[in-house]
Amino acid sequence: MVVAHQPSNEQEKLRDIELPIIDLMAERSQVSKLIVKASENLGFFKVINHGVPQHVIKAMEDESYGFFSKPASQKQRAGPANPYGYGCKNIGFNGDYGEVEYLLLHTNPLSNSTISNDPTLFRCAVNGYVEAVRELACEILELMAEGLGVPDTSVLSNFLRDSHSDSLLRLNHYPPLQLLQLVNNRIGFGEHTDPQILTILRSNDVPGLQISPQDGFWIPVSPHPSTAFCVNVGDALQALTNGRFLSVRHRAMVNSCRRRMSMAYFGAPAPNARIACPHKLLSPHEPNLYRPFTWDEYKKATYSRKLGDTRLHFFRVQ
Ligand code: GA4
Repeated sequence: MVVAHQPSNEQEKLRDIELPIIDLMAERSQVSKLIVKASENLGFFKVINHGVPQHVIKAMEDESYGFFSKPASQKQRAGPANPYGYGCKNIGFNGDYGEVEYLLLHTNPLSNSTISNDPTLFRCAVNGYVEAVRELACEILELMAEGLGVPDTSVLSNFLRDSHSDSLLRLNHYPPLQLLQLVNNRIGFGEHTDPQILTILRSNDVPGLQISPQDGFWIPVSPHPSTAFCVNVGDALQALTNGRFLSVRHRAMVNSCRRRMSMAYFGAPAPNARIACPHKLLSPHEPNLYRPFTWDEYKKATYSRKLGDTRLHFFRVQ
């Protein structure tokens, strides 16, 4: 049974809008136009016919469920999430808290061997999954560059293909609602924007994700179709498109009687990569909104603040 979404604050309003579902097998120029439009309007969209094999997704999901089903003492052996490892309820380093447990893995390379009883199987599942979703993220970034008319269509995907890319995989596990009814805290992961370039999210069929393209309004994202990935623009991509694409605030609520599991790949640049908008997207009428910055600089700004704080405006040209 799915319980109605409960706004935690009376001022908040829920809106029933479905995210665009983009078929990646459709005609290429149409696909790139739809992706650009969705990235400009909502910063979020879903993709189907994405080419990530079902068995690769299943292997990762099985490992993930296996990990979260272990006793706490065993999961803690993979922690703390400082910044990679197992975390429970505490998020980041500045006192943020949510009804979630998670595993944060650097994708480059995967080194933690205390995660599974069969580390080889775990490593194979993660590496297979990461490789496939990275390819998907690169394909989407190339479609975005084409749709924007940028001459070098690999200018965005090159950030993720860099062997020093700082990309992450995050596995989240949200408890079912009945466990929380007494404490009445239904925030699984509080509102925030993703700092990276692009996020590719896969979740089980339990709802919980909400996005806020406009202050005070939240749109629940349905977990359907079950074969889809949810894609969203991160802060670095907002800067790389000079504010044309939107990095939109989102959160995860705990609002179902079933447990929710999600797997997020955060495609990021290498630490020393320079984030600057391509000239093609600038003009005398649309001058640079952001000064160039490195990913390392942006990451420092991110980790020194709270989850819900905005950070990109610190990099705006005055
Ligand atoms: C949000 C997106 C990713 O999950 C994440 C998060 C990171 C963390 O959980 O350690 C942060 C958060 C995220 C943004 C602000 C800082 C850093 C927690 C936090 C309070 C892994 C990321 O890259 O930024």
